[in-house]
Amino acid sequence: MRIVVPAGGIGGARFLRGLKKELGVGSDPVGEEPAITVIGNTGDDITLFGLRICPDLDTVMYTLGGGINEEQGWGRADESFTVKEELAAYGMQPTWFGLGDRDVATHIVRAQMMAAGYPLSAVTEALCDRWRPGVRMLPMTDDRVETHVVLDDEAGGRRAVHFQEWWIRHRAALPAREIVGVGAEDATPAPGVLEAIEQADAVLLPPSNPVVSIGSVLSVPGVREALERATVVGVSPIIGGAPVRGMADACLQAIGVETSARAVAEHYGPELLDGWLVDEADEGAAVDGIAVRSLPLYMSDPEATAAIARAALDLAAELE
Ligand code: GDP
Ligand code: FO1
Ligand code: CA
Repeated sequence: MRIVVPAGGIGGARFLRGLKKELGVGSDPVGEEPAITVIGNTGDDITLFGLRICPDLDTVMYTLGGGINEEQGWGRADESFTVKEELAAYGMQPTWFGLGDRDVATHIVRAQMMAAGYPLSAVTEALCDRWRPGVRMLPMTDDRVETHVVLDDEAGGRRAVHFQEWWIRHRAALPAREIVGVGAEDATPAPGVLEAIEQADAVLLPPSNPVVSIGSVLSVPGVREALERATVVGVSPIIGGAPVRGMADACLQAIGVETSARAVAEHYGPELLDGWLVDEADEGAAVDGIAVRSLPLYMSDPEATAAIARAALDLAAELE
């Protein structure tokens, strides 16, 4: 059974943990072909202090590898922030990014390998040698793609900031006029991405942010087209008209999509989505051309999440 999961950070990582549990996938003994291929969003990536930081790839890697800060959902467990404090003491900007000491080691390894000429996909594989996430982790692309957010400026014009600045510094509270994937048009899928989709028995869209996580993966030329040929079942990140965590509603608003399970499915469209899981609170969210099923969608623990993954696999098998 080969499953492909395009994923953002927290929503993607938690779903993957449940999927692994459901499939009985462990930490991947050397040599065994992983049943799950993750296509990770890299639009959130940012270069700070000369380090390339890949929040979504790291969130998935740490969550599946047992190193995540569980309460926060991102960053390392048992983290300290001495490097961040020392940088601030030098007056280095930005100060709004929570750069942890343990986490910084990951970024140093990545920066060093990238400076030596390794593509992000090779770096990700090397980092996963330590974390053994039990899945094959591919970045969506080895090319630099960055999500930027267009805001109003004081002079009545527009200015663009990196997605992380809008999300973390401004808590997505400044109205986003546009969300742009800089570099996406010219990007190529990372090695293995299109092949994995073509060979997949099912593609499962976890309840990741539809705009800046899944939307960003879909923006890499060729990926959407490949997914349209596959059997795709998605899990709604919106329950009862609100995101479960984070500010996905601000992202949806920016692209003119209502914050509802039905509107997100319509936004993906029947060419992409074959099946769609919504929460019981959104029962009756019918969408033309998409098979909708309702069940509890809170990933409250690995058991509840495994049940969501099972429902997604069952629906995919039914629609194949
Ligand atoms: P990020 O990159 O860390 O923001 O994470 P993702 O893009 O992978 O996922 C973010 C989305 O996960 C948010 O829009 C949440 O609504 C959704 N989410 C978080 N927890 C749950 C949950 O328990 N159930 C469902 N259905 N969605 C969730
Ligand atoms: N999220 C925050 O809300 N504040 C932070 O300071 C922060 C730092 C950070 C560092 C490393 C990392 O991998 C993730 C980090 N995140 C932080 C999470 C990240 O910005 C977001 O979860 C996503 O990129 C938004 O989708
Ligand atoms: Ca993210």
